[in-house]
Formats: sequence, C-alpha cells, structure tokens
Amino acid sequence: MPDDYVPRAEDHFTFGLWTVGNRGRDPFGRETRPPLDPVEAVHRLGELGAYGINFHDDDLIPPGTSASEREEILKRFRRALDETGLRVPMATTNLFSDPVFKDGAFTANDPRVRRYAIRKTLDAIDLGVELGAEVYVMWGGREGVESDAAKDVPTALDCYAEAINLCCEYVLDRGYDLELAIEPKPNEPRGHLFLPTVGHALAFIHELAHPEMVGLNPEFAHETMSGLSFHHAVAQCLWADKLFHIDLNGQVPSKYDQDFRFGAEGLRDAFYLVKLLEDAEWEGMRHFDAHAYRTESADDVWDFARGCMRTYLILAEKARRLAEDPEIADALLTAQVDGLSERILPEGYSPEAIAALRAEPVDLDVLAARGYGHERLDQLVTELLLGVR
Ligand code: DIG
Ligand code: MN
Ligand code: MN
Repeated sequence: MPDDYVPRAEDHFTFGLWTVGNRGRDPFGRETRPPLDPVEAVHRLGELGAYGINFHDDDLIPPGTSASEREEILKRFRRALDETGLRVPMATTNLFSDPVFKDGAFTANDPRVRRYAIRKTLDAIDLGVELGAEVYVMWGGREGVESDAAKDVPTALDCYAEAINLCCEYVLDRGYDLELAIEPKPNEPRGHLFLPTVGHALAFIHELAHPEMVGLNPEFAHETMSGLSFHHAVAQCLWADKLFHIDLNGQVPSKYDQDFRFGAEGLRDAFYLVKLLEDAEWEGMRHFDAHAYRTESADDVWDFARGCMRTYLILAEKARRLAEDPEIADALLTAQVDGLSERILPEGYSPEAIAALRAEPVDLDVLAARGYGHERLDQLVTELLLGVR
C-alpha cells in the first residue's frame, strides 16, 4: 500500500537534540540508553525526513568544554547539517540542570545567580544565531517555588521581565533576526512555576519593554497537565499573532509531564490542533518536544521519531477529509458554525445601530427550542477519526 505519510522538508518537522537523545532516566530510574552523538542525531533525523534540529546550549556544548573542543564539536555539527540539509530553526538555554539554578535562574533570589543566568542566555543566543536559529525559546523550568514564603511573586515577575527585556535589547543591539518565545508550564520540576499557562504568558508579554519581539512556544503536555484544552490555547496564540513556535507531544490530563510521542495520548485534542494549524496555513516549525518510552532501545527511538511525524501527517489528512465530507458539511450548517463569522454591528457602534438592535423583534422560545445537532456532528467526526468514513 503506498505510504502517503512520509515526512518532507516542507512539513517543517523538527526535534530537539534532547528528545531523540533522551536516555530514559526518570526520577526513579537510571538511564536505559547510551548517549546519542549530535552528529548521529542529525543524520538519522535527516534520513527520516525531518526539517530541522534544535538544542539547548548544554546539549551541543557540554558545560566545561574547552575552546578547542567547542570548535571541534561545532565543526562536526555544521558538517552534518551541510551533509543532510537540516536546519537549526530554534535554540534555547538550559537554565534548569545546573544546581546553581535550584532557586531559579531569572527569578533566583540571589542576584549573582540571575546575572549568571542572563549571561549564559546571551552566550546561548549567540550560539543559536550562529547556527541559524530564528526563534529563541525560554522555558522557565526553575522559575517558581515550593515554599511561597521564600519568593515574593510580584518582585519575581519584575526579575523575569528584566531578564527578558535585557535579552530583547541584546538581540536589537546585535541586530539579530530573532524572536523570543516563552514556554509556559504549570509545575515540575518546581512545586509551582511562574507563567504556568498560555494565558499567564500572554498577559505577561504585554508588560514587557518589547512585547512585539516576544511570543509563545506552547506545549501540548504543559497545557494538558493543567486540564486545559491545548488546541484552545494555541488558537488564542494564533488569534493574538503570538504563536512563534510550538512543542508537540502526547499527555494524559493532570499527570506528570509525560512528553509522549505525538498522538500517543490526547489524540482528539491533537486532531483539532493539527486541523487548526493546517486551516490557518501556519508555517512555523512542528517541533516534537517528546521522547521515547524508557522501555525503548537506542534503535527503537527512531520508531518514536517516525511515529510523531506520521501521526501528524495522518491527522492532517483527516482534517482535509473532514473539510471534503458532505455529511459533515451538512452537520456544520445545522450547528450554524458559519454564524460565528457574522459581526453583530459590522459598521461598528452608533446610537442608531444600538437603537435598531434594541427595537428588533426576538422570539426567545423559538431560539431556545432549536437543536444544534452536535451529537450527529461529533459522531461523524469520531467515525472519521476511527477510519470508518
Ligand atoms: C521542556 O518542555 C522545555 C525544554 O525541553 C526546552 O527548553 C523547551 C524547548 O522546546 N521545552
Ligand atoms: Mn514537557
Ligand atoms: Mn517543551
């Protein structure tokens, strides 16, 4: 059977070095897989049809690397990129592994830690731009608290804003073509994290010195951990023109951050997310911030990577099939989905328009009695997803 689900560069699928390089360690168990050479990751992802590869600074240049070793690492990595054609669309900083960040990085109480965090980020921005990154993700994995007595939250947000403002000013000063993307998460590894959801981050961005440079990198697992709809969160990012990047994976609501293969969990939300991105013709990177199960061997990891991309392509085809299905089209009409596009006062406010609105006849009993046919519509979509339409 011809396989229509083979990734192409134009699909914009990307993976982080830390995703396919995840060694299977978890809070209760040691690594189950050997380290993965970044050069091998580039070649294997290139063979699978990925468009690009991302990294934290420490993923590519481990802490303590000498200047000469750094040059050798970069030379090998660049050669692999040239040989495969893979790009580096995004880069980010590891501000969470080093114990120095145990009380936070940008929001650490100790200003010396905050100064080091900003310096490490500026160095990592230089490295990312050097390798072609156009989006810089900021996930505040340690920006939070366990004991609220230890952190004054408004002042911590001042620190967070100061750090991001300085990074924006650095980008402007260096003339980099780079956007910053905040990645919200509700908790883990801290008891509570600042900027826990897309909503908090969108509000925070408006208080920054350069809000136009800062957007969102929402993650499927992170909004889902809060019990929220990921596709609704992404829809609001698109609506606010703030979807600068996206982290795709699978997650069961209200559990620890599972970072499963895309579609392994949350398949319905994943479908509406893919439909949203494809209907919007969003051209950003489909980044899989996910990893293989701890049970998997080094070879099995590539089944994980292949599965992420195949599932996205299969769901994209389902979205096309939905748009072409006449029975679903009829059910959408019954639900009056097109009615949402009608503005109430297309000419805007005027006393005359309000007077007319108030004077028009309305039969509430008729409006209240109508059915919207959501059961039929949802069953049709369910059958489409189950492959019987
Ligand atoms: C975790 O979800 C975070 C880190 O993996 C990284 O900083 C960011 C980029 O996708 N996601
Ligand atoms: Mn995650
Ligand atoms: Mn992520």
